[in-house]
Amino acid sequence: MRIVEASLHLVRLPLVHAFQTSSHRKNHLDHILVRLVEESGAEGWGEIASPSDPYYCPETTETCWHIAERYLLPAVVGADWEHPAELSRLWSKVRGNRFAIAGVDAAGWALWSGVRGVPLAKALGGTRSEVVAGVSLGIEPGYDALLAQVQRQVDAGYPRVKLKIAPGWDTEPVRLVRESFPDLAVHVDANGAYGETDEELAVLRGLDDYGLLMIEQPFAPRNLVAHAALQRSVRTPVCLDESIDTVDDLRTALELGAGRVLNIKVSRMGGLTPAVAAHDLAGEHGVDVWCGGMHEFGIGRAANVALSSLPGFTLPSDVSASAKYYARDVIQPEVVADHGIVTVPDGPGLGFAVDTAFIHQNLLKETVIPARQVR
Ligand code: OSB
Ligand code: MG
Repeated sequence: MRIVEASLHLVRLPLVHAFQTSSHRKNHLDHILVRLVEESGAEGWGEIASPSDPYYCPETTETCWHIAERYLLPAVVGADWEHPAELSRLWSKVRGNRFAIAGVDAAGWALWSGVRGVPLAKALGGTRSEVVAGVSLGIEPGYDALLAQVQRQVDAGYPRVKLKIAPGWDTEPVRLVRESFPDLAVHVDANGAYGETDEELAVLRGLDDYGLLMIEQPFAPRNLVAHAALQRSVRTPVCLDESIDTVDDLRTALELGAGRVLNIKVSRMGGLTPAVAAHDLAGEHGVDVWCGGMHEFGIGRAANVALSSLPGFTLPSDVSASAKYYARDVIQPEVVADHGIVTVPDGPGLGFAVDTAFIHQNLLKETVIPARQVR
């Protein structure tokens, strides 16, 4: 397969409900859509879902644009390849920058599976026809607003709710949600906001009393030792998100016993190829996995749904319906969840049509890299 043209499209969509984590608050998101075109004219789309600011990961929308435009697309355009897993050799000299890489990798997978006429999920090794979605709720202005949000998601049928926590917004919101929803699967995500003071450790250990599904990323990304120590002192599984950028990070975490659950994000790990490898390695070690999200638009969301169909994704994934985030999505049909169940598409490639007219309506900028510019 030979790619003859590649383009980047920076698209802004408003969020239907503002989202606040331990570090920042967002009303709209800017994601970069990647389009790869093959000799036959077939297209594959991927999404670079980097946050705008370097608070979740070191990348930003602008660094992703730069890396994709200057290094990744020029490496891909004109290259010959047989399978998307081979694409990584084209950018093997690029360190880090995994969000940027993830969008190009996913576009390659979407293109390849589309041309082969197989669903992306099947191409990845997926076995499920349906995946279970949970929702992720941000830090709300108050407890009543949080309880109302949880109630909304429970009414929509979602079987699992994840609550963002931060020092000062932890025990009390968790206690209140538990009191009102005693049987709901609840998990918390701190995005690395806790340190190792006695007070902070006491709060985290105290969360063990609420029957949580997991405590996600309490400490800073590189602090695997603190995660391992916490996991030794609580029954609740500790889950790693920001700590695991590569399969090698996962090997280290497994060796240290730094968690019993892994959040696999396509964006954070640099694409579907490493995400599948992480799934396989976690499975060999008996670590449960689920697919996390970055509030993806439909293109990235569709890739997440496909990945979540692999057999090791035994916990609900953050692949909730497009409508939880966006009034209108960049794909048709949009991703829907029925009582928290998302059907894995069985059509070729991504399994959704990309709405290029809507993309153009919401475009901030774009760039096209044709073959002749490269060779
Ligand atoms: O830690 O999982 C996270 C969104 C932005 C940054 C970090 C995270 C999140 C989410 C989004 O929780 C979940 C989703 O896409 O549904
Ligand atoms: Mg997380």
